Amino acid sequence: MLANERLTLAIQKRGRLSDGSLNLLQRCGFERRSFDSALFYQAPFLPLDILLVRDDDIPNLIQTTVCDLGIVGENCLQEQENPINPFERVKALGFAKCRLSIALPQEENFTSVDMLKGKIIATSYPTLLQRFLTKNNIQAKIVVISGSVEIAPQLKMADAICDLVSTGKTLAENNLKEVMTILKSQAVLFKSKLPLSKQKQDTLEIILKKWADLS
Ligand code: PRT
Ligand code: ZN
Repeated sequence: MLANERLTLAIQKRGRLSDGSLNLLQRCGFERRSFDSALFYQAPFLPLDILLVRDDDIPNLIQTTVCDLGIVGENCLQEQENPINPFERVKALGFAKCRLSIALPQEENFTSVDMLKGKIIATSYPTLLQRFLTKNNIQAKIVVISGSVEIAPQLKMADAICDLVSTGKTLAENNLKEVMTILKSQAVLFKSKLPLSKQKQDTLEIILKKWADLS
């Protein structure tokens, strides 16, 4: 077997996607405890290699064909995806469910999307937010922050935020309320549109059989 015929899968090293991704790898013969600080692992019984990286780096690893497959949140995928050359979603994986939502200070009275006109909105997802604003014919200023977005209104950096929400606890703790969802997300197995070699495709089919009950 040629070394380059091994299927490569990039997963998040540490974070909200890791647990669900490692559960899937257990089904492929990996022992959970065998993952330590290394960034590269070979599956014991399959021609499958695993790369552990930051989730934000995964779309580019697929785009540049460094890796065949990746697991990220739909939010991360869409933020980085070129609409003219989209990725292929192989399977929705049913974990890390969340939504990308607009939130306002709790005391603010929400009437319609139009009230975002002229506002400053803080987000880590400028592409998805801009797409939503353009679709709704809203001109607003986007301020990009990579984390702790919920603090922006208290610091008077922004009038509103656009961030991921799962339980809603973080919004409530920061005196914010969710007013609109712009994207529903979950973990997704994806690849580029380029076809895999016959052998890699065969390996993918084996993996998908092991994951058949997920959705
Ligand atoms: O280091 P690396 O770059 O790999 O990780 P990261 O910090 O970028 O990502 P991580 O691990 O926080 O999230 C990875 C993915 O998990 C996201 O891209 C989403 O697809 C998914 N996910 C699911 C979430 C959440 N739920 C979530 N609740 N990602 C982030 N959050 C954050 C959110 O940003 C907010 O600050 O949790 C807070 C809100 O949670 P609640 O429960 O209080 O609403
Ligand atoms: Zn990240």
